Amino acid sequence: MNIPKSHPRYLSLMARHAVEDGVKAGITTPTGLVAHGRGEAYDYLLGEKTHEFSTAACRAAAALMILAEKAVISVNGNTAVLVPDEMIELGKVSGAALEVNLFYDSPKRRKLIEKHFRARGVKILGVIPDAGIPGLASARKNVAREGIYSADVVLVSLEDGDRTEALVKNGKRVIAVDLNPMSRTPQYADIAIVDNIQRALPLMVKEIKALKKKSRAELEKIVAAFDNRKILDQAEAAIRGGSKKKKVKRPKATAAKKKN
Ligand code: PTJ
Repeated sequence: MNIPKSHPRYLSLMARHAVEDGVKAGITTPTGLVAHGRGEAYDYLLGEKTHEFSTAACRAAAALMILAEKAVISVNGNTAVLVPDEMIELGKVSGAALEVNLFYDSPKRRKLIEKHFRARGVKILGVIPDAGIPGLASARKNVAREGIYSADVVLVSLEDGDRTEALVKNGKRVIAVDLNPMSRTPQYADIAIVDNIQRALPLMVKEIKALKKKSRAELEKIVAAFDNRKILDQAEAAIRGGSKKKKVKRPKATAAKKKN
């Protein structure tokens, strides 16, 4: 793929091709392409930048991850190819484990995702699930006993809301990264980060590094002060307000016009 770095949509095109390559490798489900497109549309309306409501959520999420006894980062077919290194880095700084959890589940996809992370020197949980999340009908119920099943904090991203609802019902604190604030996942979550996961995870890493020096009491205060409903309303208002991106200027014809 030869995309010039100077292309105005370079990052967006690279992300598209990462998901496309993920589908070809059997890691990402074809439906993941549709989910990615939906995310792109919301990101476009958000001006493809991190807003204050995301920064505040990343900070609260970072505090919650530091406070956690056992935090787990859930990996699916999209995040495995979009942000593998960022998830690994987040796991390192927070002490959270990575666990594969799929909606379109298959042992083959789980193994491919495990291999994808093993190639980066990281072991992930959930390759052979040995526990179930009570009250969840979809394949996302299949989890690792030593991972999501016994975790107190779970980071989920790019998924449907059923699992978040079930995780919350089972007493877990959920951090969700989702560009659509109207989706059920961020609505059910304790902390919703309405941002592109490619921007959100490095920001969380930065916040964790900064907050690590704080006392537990200070971290608890940050989490307690976080108001998810307010954050979601701000995000929705930003989207409905439309993109504040600079509009392009139409070029003027500079080449000589051909005579008919
Ligand atoms: O790999 P699997 O089998 O677990 O399946 C994964 C998909 C993504 C196919 C599955 O979870 C799914 O269908 O998800 P949904 O219900 O389409 O939800 C995806 C959500 O992620 C939507 O609200 C999108 O707006 C959002 N989204 C897409 N790309 C990004 C994003 N949020 C943050 N960053 C993105 N880059």
